[in-house]
Amino acid sequence: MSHSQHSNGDGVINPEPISNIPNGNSKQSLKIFIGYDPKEDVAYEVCRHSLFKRSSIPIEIFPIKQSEMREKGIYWRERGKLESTEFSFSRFLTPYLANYEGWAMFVDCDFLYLDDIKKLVDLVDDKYAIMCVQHDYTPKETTKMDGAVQTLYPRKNWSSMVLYNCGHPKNKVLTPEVVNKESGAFLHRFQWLSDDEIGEVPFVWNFLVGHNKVVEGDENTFPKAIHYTLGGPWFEEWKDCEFGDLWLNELDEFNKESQKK
Ligand SMILES: [Mn+2]
Repeated sequence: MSHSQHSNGDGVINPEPISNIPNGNSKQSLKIFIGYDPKEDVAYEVCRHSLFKRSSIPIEIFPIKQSEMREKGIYWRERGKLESTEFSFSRFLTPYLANYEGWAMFVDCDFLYLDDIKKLVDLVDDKYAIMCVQHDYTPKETTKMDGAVQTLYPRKNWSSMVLYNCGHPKNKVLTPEVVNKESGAFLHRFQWLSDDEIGEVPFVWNFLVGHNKVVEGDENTFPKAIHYTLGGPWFEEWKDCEFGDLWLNELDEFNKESQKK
């Protein structure tokens, strides 16, 4: 892995990317922005590890850290009571952080990848401005994680994993000014887009623990990316959650590899 500073061309230095690209040639790589929350640092580390481990294409991973975004002057909105993570709104800076070029992915930190991200990238279609899993989702739980209140809204969970066609003219709407000022409804429901500009990918790329189900014998229902949306095994009360063992195994492996370095 190489560590290098990356400029996006207009004077803003992005968070330090971590990549599997030799010699730092990032032109052909997929930029992946992971929502980072200091309360869930280990979730971020394991998510990143799971991506690199299985990726057959060059990827660059950038944590979206709110404190860094504030220091750089591209994030300034006050935290609202309904924001359960530090990246509730900063996630929508993804096209800006990718310099409005190429495809980039945003993903929450509470994901565990089980398959090669190339298979998701193979599904992108330039006619769309974004692509995501289009859940039909009404959570049964009324609280999540540390008792933060669940909010109900249409397109719930769609914004937790989004492929952004950053060069699409409609995504130019997502300037830092707009991301800092617009409502949760506008941003999380993708109201800067019309419905036909939102593409769909199979649900297995955002497999919601507690909602989506594996159908025995049907490979199309086997998760490729598990989303511990209610809380993952890094929280004591979710240690035994469904698919928790897979995450804990990945953590073990990550820890062993970290010790070797
Ligand atoms: Mn999540």
